[in-house]
Amino acid sequence: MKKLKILFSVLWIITMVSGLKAQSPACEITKTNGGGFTTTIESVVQECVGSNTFYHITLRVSHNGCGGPTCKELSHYSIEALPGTYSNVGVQVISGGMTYTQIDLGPNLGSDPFKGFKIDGTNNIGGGQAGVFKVTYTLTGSLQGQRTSAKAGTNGQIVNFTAADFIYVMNCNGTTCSAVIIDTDGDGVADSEDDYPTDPERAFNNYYPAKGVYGTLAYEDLWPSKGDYDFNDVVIIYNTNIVTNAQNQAVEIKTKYKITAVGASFHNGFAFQLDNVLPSQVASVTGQVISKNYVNLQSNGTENGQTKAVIVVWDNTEPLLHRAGGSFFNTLPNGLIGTSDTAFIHVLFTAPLPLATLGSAPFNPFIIKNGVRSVEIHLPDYVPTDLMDFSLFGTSDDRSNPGQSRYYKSSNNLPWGLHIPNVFDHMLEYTDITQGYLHFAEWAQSSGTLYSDWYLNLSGYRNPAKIWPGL
Ligand SMILES: [Ca+2]
Ligand SMILES: [Ca+2]
Ligand SMILES: [Ca+2]
Repeated sequence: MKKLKILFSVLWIITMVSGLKAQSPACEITKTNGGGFTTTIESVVQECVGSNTFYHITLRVSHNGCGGPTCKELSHYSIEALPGTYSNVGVQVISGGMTYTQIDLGPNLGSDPFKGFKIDGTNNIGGGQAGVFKVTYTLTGSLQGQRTSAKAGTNGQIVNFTAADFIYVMNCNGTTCSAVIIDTDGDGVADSEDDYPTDPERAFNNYYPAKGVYGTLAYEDLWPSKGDYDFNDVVIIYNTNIVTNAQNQAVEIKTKYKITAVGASFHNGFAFQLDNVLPSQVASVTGQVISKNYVNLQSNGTENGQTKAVIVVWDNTEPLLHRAGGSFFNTLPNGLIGTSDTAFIHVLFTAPLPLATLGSAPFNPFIIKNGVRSVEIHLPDYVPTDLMDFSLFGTSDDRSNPGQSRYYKSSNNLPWGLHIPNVFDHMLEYTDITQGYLHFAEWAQSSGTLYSDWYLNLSGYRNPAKIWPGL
């Protein structure tokens, strides 16, 4: 709806200014009548009034000053037009001393081989006399092919402008009342608004958290035990682009994932479920990093044995990492900073999906604990997939209750997964997150109602000595 509003406001603005828009010489079409005369379509301005369409046309006639038998003085200048379609004919001398006796509105033009109107009894242009004049007139209904004759002596000196010539000048100048909205792919979204102007299947990029901005997913991987609660066992940053069509339905998802920390000895997988999408609604998945044998994919790239579409991003973090040294990746204050490859996951749907069906990024993301497929660790209150071992719920520190749709929370509502809409400065190894983020506990225990901005670097919010300094 927002995009439609933009489209309509652009239409309106262009409609308002089109009559004032400067003409560009680059948009003109000039043809040579002969005898030193040329005729130029200088401008074509479309005007829409209710259901009526008018075209205000300016032709510019020039003589180069040549003389002699092949460059005779102009006797009249005539313009072809269908009877009843033209009005408001005017003449304006730009340079030289051209004069005329009358404007003859035709439609019969004597010796000229077409009907239309003419500037009659002309003198002092041609035959060695350089000059320029303009002829303006209005056509009603539609543009048409129009010949013009720069009659000098017995020489007709006729050129032929096609309707396409006039349309070219009009579109080039943008002097239209409606067709200025150029929609190359015909998907109903103007090129100026269309992120894919030559692709009728796609129209808009929709970035999460925003274009060029990464969000973070951080996990504690000892679930169902609380562990050391440093939330750096797997830290992933992501940027998702949901590509939508002209109806703003999702065509595909493109996500970049990078790993910013692995403060753990486990080799964890990472995946996400589209909770309201069936595996059969996915045409293909590309970019997955699969190096182990515990994940079983269908031919379209979704995970086997699932009633909902599950996309495994990687089954092990290790192939993506470029370690700077040591067994911990970016969680010790040792000055070593490793880097991560980017996993670029492309999910293409068989048919466009309503955004309400798809949901929003990062969807339902989870880690797969240490290569054991039946142990998933999700964000709080996000549902596990069909492959989860439900017998683990309610054990150790976990107080999930599937019957009440309560998942991955401790007795005092502490989670095992975090989603933060920017790049998260994660904790030092073995350091409880509440020591670095001083309002985290209030946020988590209030189920997110207090200090929803706990992760920001605001006064009194952090103890930087407890946060990994490297990023
Ligand atoms: Ca388009
Ligand atoms: Ca398009
Ligand atoms: Ca850790």
